[in-house]
Amino acid sequence: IADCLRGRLDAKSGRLVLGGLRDYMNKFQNAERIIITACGTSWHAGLVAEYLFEEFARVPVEVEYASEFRYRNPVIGEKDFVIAISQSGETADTLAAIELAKSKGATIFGVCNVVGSSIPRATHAGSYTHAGPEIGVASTKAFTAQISVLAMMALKLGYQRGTLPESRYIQLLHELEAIPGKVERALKSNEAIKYIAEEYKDVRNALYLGRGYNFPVALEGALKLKEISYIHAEGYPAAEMKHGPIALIDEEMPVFFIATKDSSYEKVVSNIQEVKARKGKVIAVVTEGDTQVKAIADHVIEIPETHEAFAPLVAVVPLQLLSYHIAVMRGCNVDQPRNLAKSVTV
Ligand code: F1P
Repeated sequence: IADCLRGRLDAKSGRLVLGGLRDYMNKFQNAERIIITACGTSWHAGLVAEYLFEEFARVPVEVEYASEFRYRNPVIGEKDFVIAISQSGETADTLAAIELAKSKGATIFGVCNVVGSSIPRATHAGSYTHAGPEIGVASTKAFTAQISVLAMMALKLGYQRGTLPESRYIQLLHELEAIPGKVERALKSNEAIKYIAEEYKDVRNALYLGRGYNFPVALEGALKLKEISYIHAEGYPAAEMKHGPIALIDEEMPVFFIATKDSSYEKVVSNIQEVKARKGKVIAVVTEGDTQVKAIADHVIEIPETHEAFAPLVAVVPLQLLSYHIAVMRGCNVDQPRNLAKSVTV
């Protein structure tokens, strides 16, 4: 995240440089809709971006799995600004979605990690994430770097469109600048996370629940567990629990909540109570100093307090670590999970 922010952001002056946008700022600013397309973890980063763009820039956003978008007949045109997200820059479905949107006259912006890969070459403009090489197949630091770039884009757009007043814009840039330090603090929970991993390494199923900005974090937490530990996991918006997943809860079911102090905190607390009432095991990622969730959850992992819009950048870290430790304890190859390719090119 620090590498991603470096040179782009100066919260004191309010300077925010996104070179790739220079020639397309007009299109970006006047877009009637933003369409975000991606696969896997990158799609989850796109979901976070939907919340960011709609909150700060008040532009309607659609987030599309590239693997579906490319095969349907979407309504898309010149007033659409398409953002394609990809770690590898080689994902075949994302490339095909780009070609489709391009043929309809939309402007395409890439958010990719691998310099000179196919997606940056196929798009009109773009911004590299500068996450460094991803050694393992499962995307981790690319996710947080993608959200960092998308957050900067959302703040810039909100400021330019006048939906984000200057004082708030500067304050949010300050918040973003503080994120790398908060991630370092979150990493200090490693030993506590290892202990939790030991306890849950043999489960067959897991549920991940979060609300608002933390809903995509729940999806990503579940995906990481599936990808590297081969444990069946589902991510859901916490409020959807009562529309189905609640039927699965018993003493065998660990439920991972992202329960940081934000505008939906009280509602998440009541979701946790619902799980406890059905004897589910609750493991919660909470804000440092939390007492309410601590009193009812089986385990908590504390992370530093942050603005709720940037919480995914910090909250995902303990979930990635947890999947990592569970995978190692189960003897799985963390870097090269079975059946998965780093670049899905067909
Ligand atoms: C998308 C993705 C990754 C996943 C795995 C397979 O890749 O689904 O999120 O971890 O590597 O591909 P990309 O388009 O972001 O490179």
